Amino acid sequence: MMKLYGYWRSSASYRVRIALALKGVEVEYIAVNLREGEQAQGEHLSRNPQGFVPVLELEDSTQLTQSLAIMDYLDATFPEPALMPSDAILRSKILAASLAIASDISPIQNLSVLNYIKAKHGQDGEGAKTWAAHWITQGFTALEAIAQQYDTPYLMTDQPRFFECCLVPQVYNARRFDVDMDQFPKLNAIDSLCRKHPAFIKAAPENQADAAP
Ligand SMILES: N[C@@H](CCC(=O)N[C@@H](CS)C(=O)NCC(=O)O)C(=O)O
Repeated sequence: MMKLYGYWRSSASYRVRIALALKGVEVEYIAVNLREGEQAQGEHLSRNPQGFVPVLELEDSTQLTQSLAIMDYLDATFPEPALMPSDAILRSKILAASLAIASDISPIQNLSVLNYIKAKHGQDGEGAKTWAAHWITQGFTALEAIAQQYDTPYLMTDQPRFFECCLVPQVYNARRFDVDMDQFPKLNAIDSLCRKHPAFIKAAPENQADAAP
């Protein structure tokens, strides 16, 4: 069985858990406790020198990193249901929206970034929260404008795909940082629809073995 090294509240791990659950692929879930710094210790660094979760370890011990690259691997290996449409333009647009979250919004409110601005730039917990909320709001404003252009239940499509695997964890983070999601009605609607889906329920942070109260 494949192993997923992750953390219950890690949005990048959450993306991969959703993709696995949508495809009905079972893995052994191994928690790496980010709050205790396990991601920066030798055992995990040997899996991913970046010191990030998730890592997907295949049955032959190959270790894959980067959530979107792992999702791409899963889509190539377990084709149904497809996380990407076959139409090349739609595929590019869905990837672009996914990258707006995974490459532009998410990295600047990562745990190590928030710890850094607290340690080196005089921010307290509230300052770090304001920072995170600012970048999420800016990114979601653009994504809401994009999503409003389509009359589909999910982004540009009638089934949850790559984008939804990225959106739902980012909305989870947005709520943690007190971002008012009512500003983003279409994103909010997609998130609400997804969170009723059994795969998204299975992948939710609170349903993981390492979830803290
Ligand atoms: N681009 C990477 C980002 C992974 C990432 O940022 N993981 C976070 C949790 S969501 C992490 O491991 N953070 C540990 C830290 O910041 O020290 C991916 O998509 O997999």
